Amino acid sequence: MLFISLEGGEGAGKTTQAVRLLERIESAGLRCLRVREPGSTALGADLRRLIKRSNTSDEALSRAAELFLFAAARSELVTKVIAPQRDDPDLVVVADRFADSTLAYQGYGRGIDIETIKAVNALATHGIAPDLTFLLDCPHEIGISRVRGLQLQMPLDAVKPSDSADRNVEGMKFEEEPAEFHERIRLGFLALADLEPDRWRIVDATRSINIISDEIWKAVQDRLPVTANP
Ligand code: T5A
Repeated sequence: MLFISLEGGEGAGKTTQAVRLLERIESAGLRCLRVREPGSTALGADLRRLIKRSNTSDEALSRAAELFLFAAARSELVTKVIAPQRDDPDLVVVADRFADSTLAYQGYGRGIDIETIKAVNALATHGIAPDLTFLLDCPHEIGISRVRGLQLQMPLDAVKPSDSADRNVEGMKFEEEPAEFHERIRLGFLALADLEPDRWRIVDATRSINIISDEIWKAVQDRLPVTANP
């Protein structure tokens, strides 16, 4: 199993690129499993609704409760979906967020101690970590304007609706947080990438969808199982 994760702030384009990557991996003759966090299991879907409800009501979750809910969703995803397939040499798993999001959001964003989050992540992931992680990096103003559909940045090439197009219905409303929160998250992701340069690739996510997709595919091709036909 090759495990690839896509990380970044709100509206950086993770879902869009995950869909593109899946298509290219399958075209190369490999099986690809795309998962997203929180979600991709029954509990994950329930927790997504629960976190969203608390973010849009007056009953905000405590920081620790939020951390544990994301960890619970991850534990289910790893135990029931990812771990059972870890020995399959021809499978590529593409994750739309994984444990690094918890370090960035609940750690750098909310201010929970990083070592505590690492311990929680270790429990939730059972030691399974991505082989390759793409950080889609862009200023939060650009990402949030995309999420809100304002599309303030440069003209787009071939923008197709992603499966997060219904995000107004099910989005988590983290984009309502203040600018400083998003800036801490962006810097947090960059710090995480700096610590593990062999695993992370920082991608300038302000560019067009096609250019970003080509850059990601170039990096992934080198890592695909040899049975692939890129
Ligand atoms: N969270 C998550 C935590 O706090 N802790 C955790 O441990 C985890 C796992 C998830 C929220 O939960 C938080 C982080 C999040 O706030 P979500 O609804 O799944 O909530 O939100 P996101 O994962 O951030 O998904 P988004 O849909 O907001 O962002 P994406 O996936 O980065 O962006 P995407 O691909 O959906 O694109 C958004 C729009 O931009 C366009 C797309 O067409 C789409 O309209 N777009 C571009 N436009 C121009 N140029 C480009 N390059 C573009 N790429 C995409």
